[in-house]
Amino acid sequence: MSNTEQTLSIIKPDAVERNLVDEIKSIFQKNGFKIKDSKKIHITKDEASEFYKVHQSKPFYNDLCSYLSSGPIFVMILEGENAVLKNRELMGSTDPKNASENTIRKLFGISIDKNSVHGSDSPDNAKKEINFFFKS
Ligand code: IDP
Ligand code: MG
Repeated sequence: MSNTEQTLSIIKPDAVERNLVDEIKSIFQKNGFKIKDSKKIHITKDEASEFYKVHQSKPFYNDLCSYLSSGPIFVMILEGENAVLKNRELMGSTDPKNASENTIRKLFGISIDKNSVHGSDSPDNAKKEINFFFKS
C-alpha cells in the first residue's frame, strides 16, 4: 500500500554558508522526493528556541538555538513515499562521524552541531514543523 508523506527538511547555516543548497536539493530529488515548497530565511533566536523546544532540557539547547539562528537556513517541504523515515535515512546519524557512507551528514557534516541538515523524526512532528515554517 502506498504511503505518501510530507516531512520538513532544513539545510542548516553551515551548509547554506558553504553554498551547498543546490547540491543537497538535487540529492533529495534524485532520491525521489518532490520539493513542494521552499524558502531561504534567517530566524531569530526566539523562533529557534520555539522550534527546538523539545530539546529545552538538554545541555546543548542554548547553543543549538544560537546556532540555528546564526545565519540563513533553507527550509523545504519534502514529499514522497515514507518521506519521514526515508529522509532520516538519507540524512544519516546525528553525529557525522557515525553516519553511513553517502548520507548527507557523512558527505557534508562538520560536527555534531554543524551537521548540515534537520529532518522531522515522526509524521506528527513533520506536520507540526511544516506548520511552523509554512503556515497555511
Ligand atoms: P537529529 O537532528 O538527528 O534529529 P536530535 O537528537 O533531534 O538529532 O538533536 C537535534 C540537534 O541538536 C542535532 O541535529 C544536533 O545538531 C544537536 N545535538 C544533538 N546532540 C548533541 C550533542 O550531544 N551535542 C551538541 N549538539 C547536539
Ligand atoms: Mg531531531
